[in-house]
Amino acid sequence: MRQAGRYLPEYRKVRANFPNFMEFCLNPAAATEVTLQPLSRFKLDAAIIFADILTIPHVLGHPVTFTEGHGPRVTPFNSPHQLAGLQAHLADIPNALAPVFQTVKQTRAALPEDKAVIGFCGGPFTLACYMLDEKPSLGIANTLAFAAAHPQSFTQLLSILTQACASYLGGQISAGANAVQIFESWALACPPPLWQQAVHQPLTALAAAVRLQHPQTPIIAFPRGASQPQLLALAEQPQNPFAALSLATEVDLSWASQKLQPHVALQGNLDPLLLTQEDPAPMLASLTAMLNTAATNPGYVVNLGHGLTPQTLIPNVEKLVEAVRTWRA
Ligand code: 1CP
Repeated sequence: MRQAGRYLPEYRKVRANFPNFMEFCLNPAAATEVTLQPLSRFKLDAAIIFADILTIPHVLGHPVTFTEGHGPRVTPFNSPHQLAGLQAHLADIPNALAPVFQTVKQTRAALPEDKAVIGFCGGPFTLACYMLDEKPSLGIANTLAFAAAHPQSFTQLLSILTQACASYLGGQISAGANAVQIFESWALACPPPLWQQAVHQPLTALAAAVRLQHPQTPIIAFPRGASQPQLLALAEQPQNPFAALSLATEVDLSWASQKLQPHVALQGNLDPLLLTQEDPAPMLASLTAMLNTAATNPGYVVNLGHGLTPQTLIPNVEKLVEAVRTWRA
């Protein structure tokens, strides 16, 4: 959950060398360095590869630009006529994203065996949102309008993105990733009538495709904003391809522990904003409640409900890790 990033001075130092964010993501030496930074500082169990979910549209012919204070901007997809171009770029994935695979390989080689390396990608719906709407955080009107006006093309777009992500995750696993996480962050904005077709089905198809090639590698899904019935449907489906569900802060963990944990491992869901407060007591109280709820059952990974923000206080991360390490020793 954005382990690396702007709250770390050593990250900001490397970042300053790369005005172009995508060049940074696709530079194995720099990406490996910032992937390892949080593990040098904190006693973490896993490293998440430094890259971005937007590498996929970037190499499918929709370049991503990044301006300070504005965030990423994907060259828009706005017409069914652009599907053929996307389809034509699918075969480029192994070459175009070889730098990310190299980062995985170098990170795996740099860490002891008991530290896991986690690869990742965006969920198909989330990627579609970034391609159709410039800033999904401001709403996904274009995505919804496109899905309504061109239902078949929308399904085709999700299918191409699913294939691209399967190839991308497969490449990361072949390069040494021990687990992979699918960030379906903008599932949060998906209206219920579209959920099955736009989120549940593509996310499941993506995980199933990866499992077919790499049956031993755990797949974690982060369907941010999924309701309780939607989470249950993901966890309980026959031949569920997910080893774990990563839960946003809004999910009731005691419900999830009772209903989901018998089917899948859980990850999450500490509020990342607690790590921005001078007083660590609320953060530690929340952590203890989380551990007492979900870590007493098999299958629980301590994590946040969303990414670390630039305002995160480093001593809080230290205290959090220490508290996990000493919980019931
Ligand atoms: O230095 C900077 O200014 C860039 C900040 C930044 C970082 C550190 C971006 C831009 N991406 C990343 C790395 C990143 N992104 C990782 C690396 C691993 C880690 O250290 O955790 C991961 C896993 C992501 C995933 C990602 N990118 C998501 C899914 C998770 C989530 O936050 O919901 C999303 C939505 C993105 C898009 C993106 N990339 C960057 C930003 C600021 C955003 C969000 C844009 C927005 O919609 O506002």
